[in-house]
Amino acid sequence: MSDQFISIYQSGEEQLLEKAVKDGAETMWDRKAAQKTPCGFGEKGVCCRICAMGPCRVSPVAGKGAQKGICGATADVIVARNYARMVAAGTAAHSDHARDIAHILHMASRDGNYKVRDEKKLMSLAKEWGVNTENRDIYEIAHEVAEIALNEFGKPFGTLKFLERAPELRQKVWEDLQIKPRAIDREIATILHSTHVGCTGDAESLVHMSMRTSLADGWGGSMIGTEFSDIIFGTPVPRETEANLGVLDEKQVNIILHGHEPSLSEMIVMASLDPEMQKLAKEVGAEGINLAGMCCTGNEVTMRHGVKIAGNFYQQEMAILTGAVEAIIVDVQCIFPALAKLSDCYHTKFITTSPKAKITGATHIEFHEDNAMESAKNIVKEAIENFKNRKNEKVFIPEIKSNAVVGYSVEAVIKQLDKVVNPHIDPMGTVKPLADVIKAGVLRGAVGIVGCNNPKSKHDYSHIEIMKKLIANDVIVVTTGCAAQAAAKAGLLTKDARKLAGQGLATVCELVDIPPVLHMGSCVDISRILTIVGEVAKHLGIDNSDLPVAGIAPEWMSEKAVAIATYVISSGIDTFLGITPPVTGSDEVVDILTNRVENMTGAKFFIEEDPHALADKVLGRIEEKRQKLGI
Ligand code: SF4
Ligand code: MSK
Repeated sequence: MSDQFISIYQSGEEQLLEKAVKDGAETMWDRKAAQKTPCGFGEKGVCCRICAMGPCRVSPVAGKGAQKGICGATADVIVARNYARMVAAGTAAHSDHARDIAHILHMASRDGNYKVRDEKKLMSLAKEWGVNTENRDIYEIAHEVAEIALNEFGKPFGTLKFLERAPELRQKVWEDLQIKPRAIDREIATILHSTHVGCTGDAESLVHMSMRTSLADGWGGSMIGTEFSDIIFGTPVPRETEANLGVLDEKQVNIILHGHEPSLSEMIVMASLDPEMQKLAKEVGAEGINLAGMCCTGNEVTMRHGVKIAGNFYQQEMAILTGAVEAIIVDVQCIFPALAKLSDCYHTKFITTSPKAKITGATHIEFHEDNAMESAKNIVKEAIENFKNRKNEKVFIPEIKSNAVVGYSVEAVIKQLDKVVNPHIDPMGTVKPLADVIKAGVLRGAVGIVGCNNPKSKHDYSHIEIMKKLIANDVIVVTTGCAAQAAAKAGLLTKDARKLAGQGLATVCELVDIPPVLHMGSCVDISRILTIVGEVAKHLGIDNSDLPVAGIAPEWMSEKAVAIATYVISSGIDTFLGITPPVTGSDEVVDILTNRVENMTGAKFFIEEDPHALADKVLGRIEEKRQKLGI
């Protein structure tokens, strides 16, 4: 099924690239070719421009060329500093997203645009954080919970609240290593301070600080992003959708939602359903309004509303090349600035909405949360009015799409697991059935496959090949971000994909009624994966690092991915990277990340660019963990 998909997909992609040449449109491939050979110093992470005495580039080869920067920083220090700054930027991106979501809960009201949709989740979080819920209005509780979350960013004392959700053994590891993050902004500021010229000059210390900062992402910003989005917009439940560029509809006004935060996209979904907007669409000759998501915004709206998925990171240009998109609406993160110029080749309106991400050449319509619906309607109206400018002779939509089931939040997974619980023997509402099948060996393990696309690797190929190999070997896969969208396009998020699974996994999927690859949401929703891994570990009375689980980022590209990978290993879960990070200029840093860190956190990095070899290594490591556990 997926092999067939890949060959069909590649042909659609090739046709669009041919169309780009015909239309005189520039794509990432043209720009990649113009880059010629990538800079070897940058690739190895040994270029430093932290101060104006430089830039300095040092030789990664001992005894050959400059061995130190002007200040005396060695390759080890320069590589570790660059790595630490990537972690800081990634943590900042996820956490600043979360801050906005917490602000939205703080402004939520019964008669406003933003409401509390999951009261149960809010009440349980209020209880967890010691907020009085007796005889109080739900919105009063929501505002107090939001204020506590906002204080997590800058509180002067203590450590992050969500750390207490981890298994006790893991908390002890963090305590011993002294990497429990304090306030989120504090960790980001401290690491930027420490990597300033003339501050930390020790690679191991920089990796250590990076771990603490990254935990402020996974168990701080990202977890706040997930939990608060669920409270405001609803906790996802499994729902059906379709994925790939074939979801665009020639007869409708096509609007692509691209970026990350659900605050805007949720309002656009509501605005597009408004009868006034629907009427307007008919008046311009369209049959309706067709929303399609891309990147993590796409994940947010598909798992809560079933909005179709146009594609993942790499396809943002492809979508415009179809000539059938009236507007591509973006907020923050993973947006090519190139979309402005590319949109000019077609009638597409490229609309930026966030003051945090203005782009030259785009139409900027600022989205204001305090009059969210009005802002959203203005944006949708722009798209509708643009329908008449579409040039039919420039339209080509590849007829490729797949069915998918999306929206497996932790709560939804537990609900599925309840299907096999005998309530007279076992408690309902726990991960026990999952822990049992892992222990029994019916499932050999569980793996999270996450992250982006990267032109260094064939589009989606590594994601899909690795997923197929793991499920065939009875390893259940959970996925988020652009990896999840790759899975959706390949048909791996269907119950039908069970036929690609090994016998054990296929049986579990049958009994629990799930696909072998579970869509768990957007990049911040990797916090859902942390939660479920932690729950299984707690259930078995062990630490995360003892479990036969792993994280994989086969085609990663962003600084956010570096932060994620670092908090995943800091949480005791091995992480496999399919793209080599810019650290190879320092044997010391490579040794820390791929070897010594295991003695600290119980997990380490593996770097393997060949997807089949990577999958084999994951399977080997899973068996090693099983053996150690004696299961
Ligand atoms: Fe060069 Fe040191 Fe300045 Fe970096 S911090 S640019 S290595 S002098
Ligand atoms: S959107 S960070 S390209 S996964 Fe979260 Fe995709 Fe990577 Fe952006």
